[in-house]
Amino acid sequence: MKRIITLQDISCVGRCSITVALPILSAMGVECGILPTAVLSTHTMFKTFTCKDLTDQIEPISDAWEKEGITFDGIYTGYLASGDQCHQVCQFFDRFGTGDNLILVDPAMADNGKLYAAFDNAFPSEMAKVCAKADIILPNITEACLLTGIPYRTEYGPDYIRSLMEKLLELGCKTAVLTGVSYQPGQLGVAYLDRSGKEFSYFTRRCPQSFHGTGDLYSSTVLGGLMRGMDLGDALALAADFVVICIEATAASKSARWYGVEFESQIPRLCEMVEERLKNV
Ligand code: PXL
Repeated sequence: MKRIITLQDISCVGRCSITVALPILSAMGVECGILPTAVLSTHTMFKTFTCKDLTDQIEPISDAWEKEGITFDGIYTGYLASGDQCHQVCQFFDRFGTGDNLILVDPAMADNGKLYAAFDNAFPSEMAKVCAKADIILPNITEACLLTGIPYRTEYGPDYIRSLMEKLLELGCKTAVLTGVSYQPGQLGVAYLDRSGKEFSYFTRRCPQSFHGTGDLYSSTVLGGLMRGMDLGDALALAADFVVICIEATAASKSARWYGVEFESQIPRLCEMVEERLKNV
């Protein structure tokens, strides 16, 4: 069984980061270790929240793992609590990245043209350094703009998406995935460009509702697919289909916008989807 380590926060309530990564990766048949980078009462979209930064734990925990000879098939980062933490995470990559294992970075810091509440304008350039060391990065369009300096647009065509991905590759990562891409009102999807020039895109129907935490659900599912041996395109498509299924299952719930998508009821479906798709690998 593949073992990954995820470095992101524990938001105690509200289905995001580690409380999404753990169940999803477990359901997909991947061992998921955690390095909590902060503990929050909820994610930062709630009006009131607490945050205990755990940056000072990254180094001693890493020391202990190194002494024990612990290794990882994948390293996955999501929401990071500060610029200083980004620096520590880069050092973690240097220690536990082998060249053979996969470093996947979801630069979770912004959406809909805006940085999340807890960050200042200096944060994206620190996150860009984390992205530089990744094999795969998965920003949404807002995050891609903040990482590259390209102005954010809500109306665009394939040339804009291509130029964002090219600029993202210039950061140093091997493959740039862009999420939340849409060329037609009823559809939403994902695109990637890698250093060899390979391009890919995949679209699903756009759900009218938007829920918090779907980015984390998406990235966790992508990583699960990759760890189970799918190629990137298949893993991106699986994750897109699964997020749509979860959103549809959640749409009836009024509180869901803040509490995230109700993916739990769809875990059996995820297991089936993984098995179906692995038959074709
Ligand atoms: O889902 C991204 C995320 C993760 N963790 C925390 C957040 C957010 C988005 O707002 O606030 C703490």
